[in-house]
Amino acid sequence: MANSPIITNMDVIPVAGYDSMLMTLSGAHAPYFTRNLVVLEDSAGHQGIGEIHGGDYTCACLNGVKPLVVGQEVARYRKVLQTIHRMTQPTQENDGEGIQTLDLSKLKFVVKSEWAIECAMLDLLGQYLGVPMAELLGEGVQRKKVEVLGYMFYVSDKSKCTSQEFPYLDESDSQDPWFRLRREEILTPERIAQEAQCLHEKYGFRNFKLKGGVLAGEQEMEALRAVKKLHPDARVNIDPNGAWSLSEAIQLSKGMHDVITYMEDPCGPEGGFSGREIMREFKNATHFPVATNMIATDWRQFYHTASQNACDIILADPHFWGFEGSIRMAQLLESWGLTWGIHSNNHFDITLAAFAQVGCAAPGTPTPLDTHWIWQDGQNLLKDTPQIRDGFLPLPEKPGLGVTLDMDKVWKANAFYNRLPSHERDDAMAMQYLIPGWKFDHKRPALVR
Ligand code: GKR
Ligand code: MG
Repeated sequence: MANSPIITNMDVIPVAGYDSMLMTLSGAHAPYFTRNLVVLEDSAGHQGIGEIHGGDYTCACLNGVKPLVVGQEVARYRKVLQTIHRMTQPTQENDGEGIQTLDLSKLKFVVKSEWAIECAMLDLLGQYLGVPMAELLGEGVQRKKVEVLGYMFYVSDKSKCTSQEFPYLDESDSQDPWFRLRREEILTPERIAQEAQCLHEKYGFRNFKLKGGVLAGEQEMEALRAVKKLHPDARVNIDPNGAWSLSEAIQLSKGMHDVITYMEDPCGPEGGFSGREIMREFKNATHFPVATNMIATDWRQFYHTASQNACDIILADPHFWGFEGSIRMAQLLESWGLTWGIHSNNHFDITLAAFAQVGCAAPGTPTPLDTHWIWQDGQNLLKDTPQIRDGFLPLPEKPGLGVTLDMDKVWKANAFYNRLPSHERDDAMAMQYLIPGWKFDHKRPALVR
């Protein structure tokens, strides 16, 4: 294509940011999290950016494919991705289990590094054509803003983690009530209700998801009831990441139909049955709509999920499925009468902008999107971070991804990354300060030992 700009440079920049002591089935978040950025330059003078999960594996995959990207035409980004897929071999380490038991060491195989390249190339193509990325996806722009949810976590007391080298952030002197609260201990139903209220006041959320799998199931139900009591019109969901047995999940669901809108991965594989089979039995028994980011993370898993009618809502994270792939899923789900949404992990604001693009291109009525951004808000790597207002994330107005990197901040986040003892997510590390000798068990809530 004679007129297409050419990629002249590709940088892979690993970065790190701060996190709270967020609790999940897999343990407690460390004081920091890592991500990888892809920064492309083209012959038209544009910069294209993408963000994906952190860790050395993903970083090495990205660095390994640079020769397949640099020198290629922006308009042929699909050919670039196709070449990457043809030339890269699946790693033998990957046993294909995925994350159906939330084994975090397998997340790096579910995440596909090349989707950060897809994002950066779509950013460049959009800038070249003068249209937002959402215009280039699926059937184009469906809406100008997309609803997002308040992703609530239990938070442990950070002072219990006595490691001096990388302490958790303290924001007790912030003027912003949410910034103060997110670094404090939140472990009771009253505190979870306070979290929801604070999030509602700051971001306008009317949808809330509680990360479960932390306390005994009944205590988590009590927290949801407290949120619903405070916000009777809000949609409230819970995601224990498959921590509950089928019978426990059925028991916990009793009397909760007026409180919970949908259940996300309430149970997982057990007794020789797969997570897909067990979730189907849960649906049959409770008639709750069920969402997942664990049992359908690729098309083959999705085939089995759909053929067993095991799920109603697929949280098709573009970092797992690709940007085109996530929208392809949205199209399919819409035509089948099912629901599309997005799953998230800790991320910077480049991913936030990417979620805005994908969310605004998804046909049908997406379920409000997940985003962890509220826990990182303020650690911006962009000059023009999209703002969540009234519970919605707007489509950036500029072409492409619609945002601009602040390189000073990027290099600072890279310097932080380079000082870290490890680049991999390890939720068991901080747990040792809460419960010495703690070990991950995908069937036992993190604080139930
Ligand atoms: O950030 O701890 C977390 C979440 O629990 C994350 O690891 C999950 O992948 O949020 C995710 C989910 O919806 O399962
Ligand atoms: Mg989930």
